[in-house]
Amino acid sequence: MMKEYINEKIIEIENALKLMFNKRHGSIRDEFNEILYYPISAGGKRIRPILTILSCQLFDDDYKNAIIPSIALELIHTYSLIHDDLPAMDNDSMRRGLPTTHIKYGEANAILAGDGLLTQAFEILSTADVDNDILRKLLFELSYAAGTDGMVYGQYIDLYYEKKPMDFEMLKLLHSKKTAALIRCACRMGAIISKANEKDLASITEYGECIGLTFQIQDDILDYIADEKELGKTVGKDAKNDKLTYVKQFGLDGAKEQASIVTEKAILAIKKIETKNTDKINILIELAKYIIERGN
Ligand code: GRG
Repeated sequence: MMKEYINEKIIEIENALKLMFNKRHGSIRDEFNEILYYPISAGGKRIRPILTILSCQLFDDDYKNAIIPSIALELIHTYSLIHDDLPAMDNDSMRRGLPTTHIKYGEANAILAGDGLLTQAFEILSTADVDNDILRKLLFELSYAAGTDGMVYGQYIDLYYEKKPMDFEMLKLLHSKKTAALIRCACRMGAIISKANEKDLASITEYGECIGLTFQIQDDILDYIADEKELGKTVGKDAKNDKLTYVKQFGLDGAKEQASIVTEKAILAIKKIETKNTDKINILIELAKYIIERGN
């Protein structure tokens, strides 16, 4: 059930992205557009936009007004990958199975592409077909999750501890900010669009936080065991850099066990939601399990 659902929604997400970047502006603006679209068209699992659509559909069958916010989130996610790969940050040459944006177009252009996608996210979000009070909430959710108390702060923590020992509490904070913030935001935005009550919003938030953490634990596991081609990016970097990860803290089996425990927590949270759309609850449960089983 999950596979068909995801494949169907990915088509809609890809089409919406294509439409946005297919627009011709004339002159060198079109060349810039090509740079902006390169990292987006490289693919990616589109987990965040799918989560926004799914969590909207928990409470409302009509999810069309969740597409634009979901795409806004994907633009922010893509900008973060472009900037994370820059020489001044993670200095990576492969992403989504292709040369990173700075390798393909140069460093300055990659910085601009990231800046452009980040800003464009808010531009398109402002056009979402939702009531003004909901739009205000979405603007807050997205900027909070992406910004200086969310993902950007997570990235700062990551860089700060590059050459210093980090304890486990800080590792959890790092994951909550750098990785879970956008995933939690994806879930919250969908539920806000479909006007979920406070109790259900709290449950979907907990679900998002938990799968955000398991997403990162699995990322740690994949960095340790995966094949570079299969993953579409450089692997083994954590061990090489002697970074604290779930695998370093708990060992490979221990990290897998931690991921299972947190997945169960996510499932418990999602089961608390009262909705007639139980098929969407089931897909979210399948998705939580997929996150710790995925190979890329
Ligand atoms: C530069 C402000 C700034 C933030 C960067 C996203 C990020 C923060 C760093 C990327 C490094 C990393 C491995 C982060 C944790 C997990 C993660 C976000 C992986 C990539 O997300 P996926 O697997 O990627 O959803 P796709 O390509 O499928 O969209």
